[in-house]
Amino acid sequence: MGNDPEVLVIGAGFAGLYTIHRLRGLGISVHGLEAADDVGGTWYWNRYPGARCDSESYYYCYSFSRELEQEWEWSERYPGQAEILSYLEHVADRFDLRRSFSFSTRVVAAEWDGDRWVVDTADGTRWTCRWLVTAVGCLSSANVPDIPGLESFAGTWHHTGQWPHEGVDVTGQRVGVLGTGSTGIQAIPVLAASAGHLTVFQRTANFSIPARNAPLSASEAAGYKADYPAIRAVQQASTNGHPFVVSDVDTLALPAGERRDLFERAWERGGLRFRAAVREVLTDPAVNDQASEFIRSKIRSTVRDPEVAETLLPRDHPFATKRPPIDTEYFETYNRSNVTLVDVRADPVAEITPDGVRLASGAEHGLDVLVFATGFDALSGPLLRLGIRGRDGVALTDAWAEGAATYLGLGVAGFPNLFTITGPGSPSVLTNMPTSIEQHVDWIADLVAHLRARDLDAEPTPQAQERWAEHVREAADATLLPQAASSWYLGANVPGKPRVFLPYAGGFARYREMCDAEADAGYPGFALRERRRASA
Ligand code: NA7
Repeated sequence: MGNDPEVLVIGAGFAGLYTIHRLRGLGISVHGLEAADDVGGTWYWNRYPGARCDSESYYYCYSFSRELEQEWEWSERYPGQAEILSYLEHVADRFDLRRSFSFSTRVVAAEWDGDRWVVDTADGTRWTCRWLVTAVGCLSSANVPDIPGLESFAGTWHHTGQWPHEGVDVTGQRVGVLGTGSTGIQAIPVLAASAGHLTVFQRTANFSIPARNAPLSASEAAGYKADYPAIRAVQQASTNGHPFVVSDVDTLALPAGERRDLFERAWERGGLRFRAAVREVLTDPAVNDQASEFIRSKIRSTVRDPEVAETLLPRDHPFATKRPPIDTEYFETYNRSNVTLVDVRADPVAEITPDGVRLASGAEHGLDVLVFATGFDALSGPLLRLGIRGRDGVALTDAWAEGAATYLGLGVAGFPNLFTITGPGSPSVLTNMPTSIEQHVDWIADLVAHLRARDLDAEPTPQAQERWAEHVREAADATLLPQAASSWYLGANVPGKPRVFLPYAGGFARYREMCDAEADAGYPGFALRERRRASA
């Protein structure tokens, strides 16, 4: 194989690694291009202090290899960034995947020439392939806000998603963190422990649940390993790809004391399971109010200064309508004498000066290090920056000018033989990612094998894409999710980004069934064209 494999895969994270393994197993020639100098994807880049997965380790991993499941040892309930990276490095070694990647190779353009994809990289190399598979992640395009004066800052600044590999020593420094999403909430307690002073600039107060991280005991690990078939079955049948069964308790019918006890137990257990402790939390506003108010009561009782506690109370969105963070001592951190909370919703950031941050009121906060925990241009962002052009030279940026549109989150009308792992319109970020990734890779591998055997090209039909967009809207509207006006699920965190609810909220199990039905019916949502006609 020269520079013309049958399939090119962009990315070497969870998705890219498994795609290479799966397609190779089918005897299809496949190669991967990765901008980083090694495997890892999101876990290669996100090395900020406190970076940790919010899914529990025993299921934040692949399920495709029973041997891999049994041999890998996780050390904690939630895996930290370094441990997940080691896991992915192990997977790359164990299945000999690195030889199928070109690292330090950033894709800058990918154009369908009527017959093949022609892919150009930043180092001037050209690749061609028949099928192009994007495995670029949903949260890989860093969102650094365009704040006047950043270039004048005399200290150092970093986005959490592009954290220096050598780390950042903040000992005794004046540190500022902008952003209180999952990332900020993980980083803030860790930075506060070594910074001289930490200033947190909060735009939207957030709900957060204690993670209750702890070492994973040998007996717990053995129990999970013995139970994997059942664990995987629950994941496959679930809404979010987590192995939790959502409670059927109707909290509205419970006496207040019992309800409180139920929430207390879920709070003590911690983690994203809190969301599964009551039924209808994302669909019934009255149930959600109870959960939201319970969390607010915990914030009030944890934070000693009532004014600070008041500022930390989330009031503008129902619980879990923005991605719910989980934390270790997040609210407790505001009891430290070296931590200041600044409400930049009330007094917005006006500019960055050589010495720090100046607010609209004129108040200044001196800083040596500024941390942007400001999230990502989610889901569509990583695809749009690849320079993709489809049939007749149409740019993906133009096709998606009004918002990302796909069929099943897997393909885009007008872009033949392009398949998008966990693309916009798939459950992706609403689920445990490895579960969604494996489902997508398996489905795409089957489709590629089908096309290859029949010498066909495929792209979604505009009708199927439109129907899917409507279904994605309906699925979101059946929940409280669209009520969070500032959510990145809607693209609201990136100025100018079209407001389209991007992930599919209808549930993983239901989605998987629809994908299977599409394949079983011979891919009716795709226009399948014989190669001869496509290249004529
Ligand atoms: P998020 O969840 O998008 O959080 C970003 C935070 O940064 C959030 O609090 C934003 O406030 C804030 N933000 C963004 N831009 C600005 C500006 N211009 N000024 C002030 N504050 C700003 O990203 P994360 O990295 O925390 O998490 C992403 C996902 O990674 C996470 O959900 C997990 O799935 C893993 P806002 O809420 O928009 O008002």
